[in-house]
Amino acid sequence: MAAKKRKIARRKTHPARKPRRRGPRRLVGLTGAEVLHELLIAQGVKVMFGFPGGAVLPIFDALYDTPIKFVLTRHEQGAAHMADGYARSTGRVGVVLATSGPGATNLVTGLATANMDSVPVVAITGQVRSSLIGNDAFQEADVCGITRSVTKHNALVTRVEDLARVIGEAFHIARTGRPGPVVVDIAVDATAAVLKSPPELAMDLPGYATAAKLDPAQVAAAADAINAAARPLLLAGAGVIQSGASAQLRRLAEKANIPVTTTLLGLGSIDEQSPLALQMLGMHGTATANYAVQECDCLISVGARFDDRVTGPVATFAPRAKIVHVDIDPTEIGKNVPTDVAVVGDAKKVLTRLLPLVRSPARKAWLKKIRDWRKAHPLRYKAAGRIKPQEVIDRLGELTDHDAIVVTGVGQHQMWTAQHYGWRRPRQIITSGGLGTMGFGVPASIGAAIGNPRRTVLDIDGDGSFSMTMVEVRTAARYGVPVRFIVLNNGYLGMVRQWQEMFFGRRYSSVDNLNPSFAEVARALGAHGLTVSRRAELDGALREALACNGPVVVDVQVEPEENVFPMVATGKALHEMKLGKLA
Ligand SMILES: Cc1ncc(C[n+]2csc(CCOP(=O)(O)OP(=O)(O)O)c2C)c(N)n1
Repeated sequence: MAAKKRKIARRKTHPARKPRRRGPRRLVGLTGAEVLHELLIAQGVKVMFGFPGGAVLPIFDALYDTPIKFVLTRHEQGAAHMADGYARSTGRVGVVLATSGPGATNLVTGLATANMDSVPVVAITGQVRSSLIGNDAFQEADVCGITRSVTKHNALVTRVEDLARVIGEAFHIARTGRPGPVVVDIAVDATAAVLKSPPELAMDLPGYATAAKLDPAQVAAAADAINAAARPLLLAGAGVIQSGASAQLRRLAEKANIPVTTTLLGLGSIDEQSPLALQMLGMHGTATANYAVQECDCLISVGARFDDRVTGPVATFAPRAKIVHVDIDPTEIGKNVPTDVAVVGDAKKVLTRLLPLVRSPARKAWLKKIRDWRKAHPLRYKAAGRIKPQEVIDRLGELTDHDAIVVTGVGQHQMWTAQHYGWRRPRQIITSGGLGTMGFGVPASIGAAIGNPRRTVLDIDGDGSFSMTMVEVRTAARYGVPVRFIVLNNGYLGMVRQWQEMFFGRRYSSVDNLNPSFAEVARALGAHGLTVSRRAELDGALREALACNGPVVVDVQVEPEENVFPMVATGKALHEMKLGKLA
């Protein structure tokens, strides 16, 4: 009786599988594809995104009755960004599956996007039969060669015996140390072959080191630099979010009275309602953050990499500051900016060790200076005439209590979203920072919504970015994923238009989008569609969209020639930013 009950219970979750044994022996007698499936379950994979083809037929067959939720996308790029959005918003590894040749090459932009922003993604690609590799076989591409420079690691598997070890290594490498994407390219015959003996599961990664042991002398040197400073400033990057170090960051800031600015990817690492939060720095950072960087005498960067959009010309960056650089990746130290004190380690561990070593001076003059900048230079726009993109974002922030997960495309709307939404917690903004990938918003928001079914998920997109991947709205409709796609439709490739206006004498060259009706496109794809062009209609439309229980596209027709300010022009120092005039 007991045995019968157990069997029934097992059938509920996974009908066609044999009872699972532990250890490598359990895999004997399975095909490579079944081994892969078992390993994905053992890794805790709950969701996969992908698209089928000839070289992954055995894998799709093994997925026929899988308990893993499989999301069939319309394009492999969409699948890669969905896995990325899922990973960034949940902290788990995102998994994507694609076939050989064009399936795999369609992943490349998604992999490069994840790689630049250190996102843990495992991509499994089919490869042609091992005997045909190198013969220009049908749908053959050198996937390891092509993806080497846009992944943290990749591997080709040609023997079923190696599969279990390589998959284990892939997940380990993707999620440990500085996270990143990993490709496992599997020859179709290795997925079809049956495993005859227990496979080796032990990892074989002699050249792979995760963070070295924290050096207390480095932490002490950082504390000394902070304690000696009169005008310190914390700079928080994605590493704070990746390591779950937000609470430690806040404690340090509050204990030592240090204001905090963040990179684009570091937004949400500190609640922007805190008086110590200065919002984003850099090319489109707040005036307060940029002035503070230029005036501070000690800049403590945690999990940020001094991207050129953050620094401007390095020689002009933070000219009065001693630089303390905390990073899990030793190759980042001194890469872009000369460092005075380096601390190699995980952000959470470093900040935890730093906290008892720092003193608590009031820093009255420094904090007053910051209050004065904030008062003199708030983010501004004039809510008159056509709907302004900034007011849409301000309103979305208020209507969602600054608590939604917000995904973006790339362009002006991305910068306005970063500036105006009002970030309160980590993993709230999902955006392509390093690569700046237009088309990221639609699929990444779907991945984020699938990973966070109880949260409101917005995609605040540009009409150009949305157009690149809007076919995936169909994927959202098919699976009932309730993303609110808010298209800030200025009719232009706005960020490029802004540069043409400012630096090329307003000679607008190939930047007008001549869009279709996005509301009609939405309806054709099975989503709800709304169009708004008048201020009086805006609130009602946003409320209607937020109340929808399925995907909805709101085409908000905004002022076409609004520009993003502040703006640091190329070659200028942060304090030389243009603050913009109120139009
Ligand atoms: C895939 C890709 N191609 C080109 C670019 C260069 N680019 C950066 S912003 C931008 C315009 C974006 O237009 P839109 O999505 O409408 O947003 P807006 O700037 O109008 O808010 C372009 C073309 C890019 N970042 N990504």
